[in-house]
Amino acid sequence: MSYKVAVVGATGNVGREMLQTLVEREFPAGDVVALASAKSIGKEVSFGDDDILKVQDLATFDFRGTDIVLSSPGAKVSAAFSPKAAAAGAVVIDNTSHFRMEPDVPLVVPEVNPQAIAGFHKRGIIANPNCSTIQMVVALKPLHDLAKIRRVVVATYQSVSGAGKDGMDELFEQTRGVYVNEPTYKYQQKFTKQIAFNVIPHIDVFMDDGFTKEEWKMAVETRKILDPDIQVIATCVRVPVFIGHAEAVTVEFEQPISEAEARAALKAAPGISVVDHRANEGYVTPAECAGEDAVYVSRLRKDPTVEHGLSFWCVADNLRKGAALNAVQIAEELVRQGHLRSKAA
Ligand code: 11C
Repeated sequence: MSYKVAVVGATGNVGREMLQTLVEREFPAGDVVALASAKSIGKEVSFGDDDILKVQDLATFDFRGTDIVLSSPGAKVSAAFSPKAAAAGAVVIDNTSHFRMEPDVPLVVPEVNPQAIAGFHKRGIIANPNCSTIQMVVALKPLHDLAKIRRVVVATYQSVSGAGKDGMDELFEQTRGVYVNEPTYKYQQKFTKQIAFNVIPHIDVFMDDGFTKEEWKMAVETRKILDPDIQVIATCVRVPVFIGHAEAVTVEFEQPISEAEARAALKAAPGISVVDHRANEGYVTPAECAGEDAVYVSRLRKDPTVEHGLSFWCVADNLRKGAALNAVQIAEELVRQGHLRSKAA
């Protein structure tokens, strides 16, 4: 059986990665359509090594006959188009923040809560979590199963590709500007401060309680996906790295857990690669995870400041596991669980 798939936001960082991931994983897509806003109509995007897709207009596209929509435009665009696509009979897997916390929309990481997918029937929409949340909950899940997590303290080191292609261009231009002695503010549009040779503790907007929305998302999304009782406090920081988010995670548990038990559980868990040698190069950094599918866990160690605690470092490609790959895995899980009937069949 094969499916008709539409990729919305096909010219963006995540949309292009979605197309690439569909090809790499040999998703049974009989027909693939690339959609974007009017300004991108007629542009071409690659679909694998051999195929080129011409971008079509999202505003006028008729979603009838489409089985799956992989959606990664802005949140406002998704708010308008995802319900229309769902009403036309497609299942929408939406990468924006718009629907994530709506109670009748499942928020899914296939390694963590695949059973939640069945809830898509209510709205026809499944939400893909924030990239920082995805890699953290993949790593937390086997530890939570072992010893029940009480509290998580996390600091993130997030690459500029999380802010889209403009964010990548800004880092590139500012870095070049420093070397040719041009003022960096000339290129400052996306980020609130200079990002080249700097770090910025501010991702998404500030909320009334002093947290940023990115920090809030990590807390509420983790609770929705993994366990509503887990407390999460995050500090989210933008760093001058093109691709790959890193996180320093400290976890407090309800029950005893040894480092050896944790290491064995992480090694056995799906989607995780433990690379942890206490030696030079015995850990993974964002530069090595770009283009890879796994969530890498390194620097696992006991936290001696609490009764039952561990600390670790994790990195993942934010455009792949943090976005496109997770979305395609949800589509695969929809097929595997028997929820999809191809309209072309
Ligand atoms: C970043 N995590 O790195 C953000 C990008 O809620 O889907 C994804 C924002 C979101 O800037």
